Amino acid sequence: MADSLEDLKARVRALKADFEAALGPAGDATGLQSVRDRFLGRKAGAVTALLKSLGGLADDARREAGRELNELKDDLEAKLEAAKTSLEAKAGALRLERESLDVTLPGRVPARGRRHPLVSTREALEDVFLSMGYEVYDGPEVEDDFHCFEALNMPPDHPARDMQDTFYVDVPGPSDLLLRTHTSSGQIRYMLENAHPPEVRIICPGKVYRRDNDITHSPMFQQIEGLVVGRGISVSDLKGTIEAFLHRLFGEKYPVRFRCSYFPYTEPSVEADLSCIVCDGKGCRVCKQTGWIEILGSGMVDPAVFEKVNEHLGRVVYDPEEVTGFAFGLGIDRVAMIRHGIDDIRLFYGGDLRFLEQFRG
Ligand code: 2NM
Repeated sequence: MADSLEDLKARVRALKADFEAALGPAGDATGLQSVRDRFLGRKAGAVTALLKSLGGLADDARREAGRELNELKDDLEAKLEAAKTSLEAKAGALRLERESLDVTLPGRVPARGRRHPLVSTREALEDVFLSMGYEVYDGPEVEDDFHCFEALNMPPDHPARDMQDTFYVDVPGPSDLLLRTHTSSGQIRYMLENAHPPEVRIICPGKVYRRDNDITHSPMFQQIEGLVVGRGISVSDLKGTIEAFLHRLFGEKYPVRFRCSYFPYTEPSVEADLSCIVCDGKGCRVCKQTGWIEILGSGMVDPAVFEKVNEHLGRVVYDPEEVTGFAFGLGIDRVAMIRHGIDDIRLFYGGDLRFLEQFRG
């Protein structure tokens, strides 16, 4: 029981001191709540206890004491509120620091691929022929003897078979499977599949396999072969097409020459050379001092090839008396080596990024 105003004021001062002492160490919301309960709690709070003890005072003194205690309550409330705000600010700052994220850090740039030089060379070759109205035809890499040799005028004992030193495939089933040694086998397939009308204008790009392995030969390399068949196709068409193609690919200023050659499936056969693009025909390491670079083989399709196709179809579709054709073949690897001045074919297949990253393709 407060027995005088002075007594009450002394108690208020003591209570304030207790409150400050309790509030200081309160470090979180729970701590603040227990300080609030202890001083301002409705039932057991210290201020409530003081209010209840005013009964013994005179009216004036009680009014004064009431005002004093209300001020005390407001003061404690304000201090609790301020402590809460400051604790929340501190916790927020701490969380920001812990969860800091540098949004100015540059993102990770995904590694960007590029065309392999053999792919960009194949596409450049395809583009030239597509613009001339050719169709691209894909044949299988595993072939049979008929499509790879027999239909191309190479019977079982033909010496040209040895020159291609073939990989035969030993699997249950047909016994004459092999990895194609040239994409001509695809051209035979195209003629069989598109037997009417006897008009052909195709290129067959793709991988071919031969038992060769040195710096200019790989056991797997890539070819493009072309075939044009129709009424009245002549050697002039062959020469004009090859010349236009080489000029489109390498530039108009390089002369093209034709030399006699031999292939079992063409008669006559010619090889096309391009004036050396490295030395302008003067003679250098690349052209082996000849001034010319061998680019492709070609010729007029031997009538024996049309006869083999007709025989296989069981009727005369490509009548050698009615249609003629020319064909050509070239190595994509070889063209890529000439275009980029590369002297070892194996670099194309080694997967060394230091080599591959030099190409924009
Ligand atoms: C070459 C050279 C000469 C050729 C011939 C044929 C077919 F199917 F008509 F008989 N396809 N490809 C041919 C002709 C290929 O590559 C150096």
